[in-house]
Amino acid sequence: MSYAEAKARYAALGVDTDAAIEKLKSVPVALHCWQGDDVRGFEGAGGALTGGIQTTGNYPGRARTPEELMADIDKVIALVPGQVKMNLHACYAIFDEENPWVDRDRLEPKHFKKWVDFCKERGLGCDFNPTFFSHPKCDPLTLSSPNEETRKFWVEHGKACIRISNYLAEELGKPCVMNIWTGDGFKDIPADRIGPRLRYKKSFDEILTEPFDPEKVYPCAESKVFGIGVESYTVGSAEWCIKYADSRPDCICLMDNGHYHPTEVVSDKISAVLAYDKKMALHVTRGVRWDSDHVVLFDDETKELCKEIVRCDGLDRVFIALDYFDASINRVSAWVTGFRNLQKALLYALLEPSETLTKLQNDGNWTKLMVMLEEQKTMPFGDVWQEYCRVCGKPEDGAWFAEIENYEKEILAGRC
Ligand code: RNT
Ligand code: ZN
Repeated sequence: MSYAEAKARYAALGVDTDAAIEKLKSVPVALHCWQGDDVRGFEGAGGALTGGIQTTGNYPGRARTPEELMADIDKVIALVPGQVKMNLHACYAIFDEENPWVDRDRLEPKHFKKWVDFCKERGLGCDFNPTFFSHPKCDPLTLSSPNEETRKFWVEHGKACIRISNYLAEELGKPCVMNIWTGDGFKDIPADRIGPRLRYKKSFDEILTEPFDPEKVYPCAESKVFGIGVESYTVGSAEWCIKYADSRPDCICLMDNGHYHPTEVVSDKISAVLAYDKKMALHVTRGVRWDSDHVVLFDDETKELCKEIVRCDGLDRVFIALDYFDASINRVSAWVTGFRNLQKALLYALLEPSETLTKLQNDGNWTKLMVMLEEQKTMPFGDVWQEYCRVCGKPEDGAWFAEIENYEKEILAGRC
């Protein structure tokens, strides 16, 4: 079927495919730099990944330097439709002779100047994340540590990251979502659950005393249910993060769909949060049995998440970021596949005849609602997707993977 025919089929349902394509082109989706190098960063310490997260696999071709990572990201950008926004972690600070290594509490905007140049040249905005893991000062707690020296170190890191986020937003002219996630928690049953949570609160409050422009920097609290080695108790639980964000006008909650119990879905939580909050943020991942951070697929929950954002009219206030790290397959392909799938899910959501469906629900016509929702699934979505890729000037399905294979042969294979 051609695009013209697909367009007519959707028009018969009252859906304007051209409008959906135009709308999607303007929605930023944050591309996580950490898929390219297995969440290692450039601090050169070579330490293990901690914080209860894990990459598995050792597919050849991991980016080892800022130049390699940037080249890989360029490859991704060339192969995905839609508006890319960068998403950096503090451990991706770039040090050189002029600006030698400093510890995380001493990071400055200048350590991200090369990333700013990279984003400027490509017209991208940039989100930011302080890095509260893979560091000798994780005792293993960070912002909730009972050791005042440790806690202060991490508060200073958080403040440094606010300054960096403010710099990114100002330089790039686009808001910076600054996400605070820590792996703070315990392997075994604690005796004191409230102590760490009170210290966590105090630390967040201290970080947020650092001045920033709330129109440009959006601090977030990302919750989690458990991690590897953090099975019994997580300081920044879902309730803690929602209550914290609720307690301040300048902090929003971030939900990662790998961070809940296995039958719990984030798609149902979006409307609950948006009933109260102007803004929220998401990490889109795919947890397989645990928070395994597999590549995002065009699967039911990804579709459902995107439908909820669109149905809530939330495309400009639900900040979407990808968050996964697969080291067992070609990493550039993993990035491209996940980004394209998220775009597919957003486009799919924008093609819903939502007014008609809502009316059926309100009229209590659940019979027809079921039929219409099911028939959506065999609409000629693929033709609209291919058109979207063409409009964005990016390769259609079937036309990009050969480029990855070439890149692997010519570039990635040389990284031993
Ligand atoms: C970990 C969180 C967190 C990290 C990144 C690297 O479970 O999802 O967002 O994945 O900060
Ligand atoms: Zn996350």
